[in-house]
Amino acid sequence: MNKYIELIDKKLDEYMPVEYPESIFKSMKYTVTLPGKRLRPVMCMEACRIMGGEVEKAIPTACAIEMLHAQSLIHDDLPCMDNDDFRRGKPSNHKVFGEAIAVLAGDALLSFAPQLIIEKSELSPEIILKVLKEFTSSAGVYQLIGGQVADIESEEGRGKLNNSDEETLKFIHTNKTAVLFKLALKTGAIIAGAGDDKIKEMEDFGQKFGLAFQIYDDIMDEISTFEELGKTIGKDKEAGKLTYVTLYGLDKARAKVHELIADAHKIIDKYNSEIFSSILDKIEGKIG
Ligand code: GRG
Repeated sequence: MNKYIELIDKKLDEYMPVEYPESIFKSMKYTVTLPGKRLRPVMCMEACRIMGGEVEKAIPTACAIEMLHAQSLIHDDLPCMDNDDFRRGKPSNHKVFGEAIAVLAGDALLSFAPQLIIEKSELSPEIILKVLKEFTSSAGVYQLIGGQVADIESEEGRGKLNNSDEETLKFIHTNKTAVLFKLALKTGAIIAGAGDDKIKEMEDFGQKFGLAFQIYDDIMDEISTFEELGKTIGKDKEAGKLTYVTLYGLDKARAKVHELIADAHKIIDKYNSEIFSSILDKIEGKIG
């Protein structure tokens, strides 16, 4: 896993030179290169490997997905959204570069990332098209943006949604969080040339993992520290946000994560991937 992360970090730095006008390039690069866990690119590369593909071929797509993730973090932290002053242990993008540049950096990453897939991938045009189809639909209104809208509208006093609606919660978690894990896993499989049944298997794994990950993230918001998470904690409760924890409490939330991780194991264990096993173990280990 550390080998993958080193490779991703090296490539992210290489793919993002600072040019004129410097402020926007620096702002884009700032959040992308801060030390995140790199789960999505790692999962893209590992999905490619277990499907019999060449891991190197997945690197531009893996980096593009990390850029899309960083874009969503930059916009999510803005005062008009979750209003977070810290991310990945450092001041949020808009705190360093100002709101206008942070908005534009997010926008720029949104087109920079698919451009990277087109320009840097050594893949057939058919595979690139398939990858781009997944990328653009994941980033769009039917998934990532729609999920974020439902999320902000679930906040007390802000929204139009019924706060006790479990279906709403599943919609939010599927679209704002599971979506990028599914994107990473599916594109890794597509790059390896996997068939539709295997791509669907990766999607199912990403869905189970993504739902577990969002509940884990919400649990950590209650039980962890700023030092560990690198962002302000306790904000969900304060904002009256709809989460599994605010809806059902910590114990049920923990039980749900364990249930989803067990489902994820059932899909992935036959591939004997140490990387996937260690990611699943880490999530369960952190919440107790
Ligand atoms: C304009 C395409 C477009 C999207 C904007 C702002 C937004 C829509 C979506 C926000 C989605 C969001 C922030 C979801 C939270 C997902 C989540 C749990 C993120 C934390 O992921 P980690 O823990 O972060 O993997 P690191 O920093 O480790 O990479």
